[in-house]
Amino acid sequence: MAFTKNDVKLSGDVPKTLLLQKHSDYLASYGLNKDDFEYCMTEHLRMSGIYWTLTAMELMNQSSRMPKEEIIEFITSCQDNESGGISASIGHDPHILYTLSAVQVLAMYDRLDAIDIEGVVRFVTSMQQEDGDKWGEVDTRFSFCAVMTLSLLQQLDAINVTKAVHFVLSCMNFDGGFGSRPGSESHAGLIYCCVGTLSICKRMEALHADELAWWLCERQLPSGGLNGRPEKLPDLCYSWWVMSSLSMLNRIHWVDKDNLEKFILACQDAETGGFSDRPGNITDPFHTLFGLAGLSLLGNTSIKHVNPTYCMPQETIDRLKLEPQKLHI
Ligand code: GRG
Repeated sequence: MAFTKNDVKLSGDVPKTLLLQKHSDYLASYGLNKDDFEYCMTEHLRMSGIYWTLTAMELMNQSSRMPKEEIIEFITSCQDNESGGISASIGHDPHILYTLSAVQVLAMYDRLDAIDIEGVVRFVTSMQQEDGDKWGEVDTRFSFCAVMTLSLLQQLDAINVTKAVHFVLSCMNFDGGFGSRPGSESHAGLIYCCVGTLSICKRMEALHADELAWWLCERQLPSGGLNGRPEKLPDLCYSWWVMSSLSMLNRIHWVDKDNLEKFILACQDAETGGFSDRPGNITDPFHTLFGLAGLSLLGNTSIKHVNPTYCMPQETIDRLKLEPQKLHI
């Protein structure tokens, strides 16, 4: 098959098997040296970093290697007493994304008691705008973060769900996809957020499922990797954003699974451990989670089952008795 200018060619020496032990060692040692340049430069997104790392470790059944009590204490000290929101790091401003990451981590640890839950609910509900969106700055990512956070706290009814769903549906495009706001270009990351919102709110039937799934399948390139929109390079993280959406749509078999698996495995670094966005690039915890979670969706049995809506282990979602909707074909 011909390679376009917006794809990569996998060389013969890329990893072809899953290097679980390497990934566990990589994540266990990530951030141990708090003076590392990379660690310092990522302080503004620390809370999500903890979520990516813990989820990846959970999926590999290796979370006992993480400093649980230190993490829980850190989360408690990132909650702002006044607004109730949670920040990326101590002394930073609270934000809906880091509030979600903190709640996801505590839900996995079964330690939601470590934060003021009513404070979080107050923070999230205070952000719903008249048009159903969140955070003044309109964006479907924030709607998803709000809905997921509240559902993990069993408090989805605290916001106007109908308005939130209405806002998300107003971002649907002619191609069946979604962007960040009404009229914005379809993008696989935003599609995950919108389909995820409809899955949690149990409104999946509002989607144009075949059209949307077709657009998502067209993201696969000859290398096997997926891009996030037409004419763009493949990036490992779309193995999550695209495949989780297809999983919620019950159409995961529409992509060439073997070819995608080859691309995901090729994004591993056999020396350092971890996954990168494209073969040969520097690895990071974000791509490591989405590589493992993508393989889980593809049915790899050495990784725990991931829930496509919450990007958390299915066992956590079952324990919380959450039932995000999936479409039946
Ligand atoms: C619980 C997993 C989880 C997430 C929380 C914030 C959020 C909800 C989801 C973000 C979804 C999203 C927008 C993902 C896209 C990330 C990304 C690679 C953006 C890069 O955008 P461009 O335009 O990339 O630089 P392309 O690939 O289009 O060139």
